Amino acid sequence: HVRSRRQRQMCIRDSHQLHRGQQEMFRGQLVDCHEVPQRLDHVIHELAKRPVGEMLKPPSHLDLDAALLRVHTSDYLSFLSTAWTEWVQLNPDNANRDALPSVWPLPGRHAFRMDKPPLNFAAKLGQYAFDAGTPLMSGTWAAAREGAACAVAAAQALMDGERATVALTRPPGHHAGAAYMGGYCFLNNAAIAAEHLKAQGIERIAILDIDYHHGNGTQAIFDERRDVYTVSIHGDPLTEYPFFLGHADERGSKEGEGYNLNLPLPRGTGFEDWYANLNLALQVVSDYAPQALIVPLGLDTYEGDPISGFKLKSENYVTVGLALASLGLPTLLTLEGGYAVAEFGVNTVNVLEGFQSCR
Ligand code: Q9C
Ligand code: ZN
Repeated sequence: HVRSRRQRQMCIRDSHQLHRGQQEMFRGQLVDCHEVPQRLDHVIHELAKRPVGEMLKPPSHLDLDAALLRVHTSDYLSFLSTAWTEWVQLNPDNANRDALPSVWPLPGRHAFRMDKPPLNFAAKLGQYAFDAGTPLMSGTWAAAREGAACAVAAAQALMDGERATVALTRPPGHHAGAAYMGGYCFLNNAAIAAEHLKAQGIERIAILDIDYHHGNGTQAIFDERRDVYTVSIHGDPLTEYPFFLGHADERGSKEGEGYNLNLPLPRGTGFEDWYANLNLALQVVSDYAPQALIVPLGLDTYEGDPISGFKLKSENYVTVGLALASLGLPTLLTLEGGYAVAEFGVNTVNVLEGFQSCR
């Protein structure tokens, strides 16, 4: 399967810009979105100054629908594909407004009817979204699909023998579950890449999530699986988003018991403590002996991040990249969070340069 080790490859599509939410609900008020197109513009700008590998676009012939269906339910995908049309049908004035949910059934917690899915679109939004911070707009579906196409192309390039590939994706993916959006995410790019590798014959994959926020969607998708070992280092959900998952006692279920590891850390954690946990995670990954590593890479662990609480400095990201590369595994990175927009490009490319510097 994975053979010779070559250069990294970037997958990028201009269509990420089609997704530009206006506002998100944040502590009782609508505020400007943190997850903005300029984030990726800064990465591209920095890569022009410090190229770390060939820039590629995903081929148009790839069977994206099959790749999406390996992770997401067909009813959720069909909801996403018609969401914008239905939103505007609800009220023509909605054409200038993002769609945000405002009512939820709290599945599993109360006697709400889950067997009679509502026809009202505002209610459907609540059925498929777990927060009101993830605006869905006219270009969302197209952008999310192209992001997922980047992830599939990056996975295929890994199969074709690349040492490391990067899916330069936005919107991000790690909060999205099989049938829900949230946390600025719609399609779980890391999970889609993992399933593509599996479909190509890779048997054991580790996913090491280093975004500030717990990768709840990825954990849930692989909860009962031992062929995909999920590990996440993140802000303690007692105080940090996504709050309802990500504790240390979540170790996986059924067949997957023992194949999830959460390393929650308190708000305010600096690089030294964070890096000790990264090395612990890398040891666990190494002991699992996977054939490939997938890293949902969030840069919201940065000290200047406006919505997060760790204290990593820009230079630390070079060390992070080097540490990830030290495992010597075929590695695929997906871009996740990071909202200090001006520094996002430098921090991202620091990881990639650090990775590259490993010999
Ligand atoms: N209304 C990522 O970093 N913030 N997502 C709270 C709730 C949500 C972060 C908004 C933060 C999501 C990919
Ligand atoms: Zn995050």
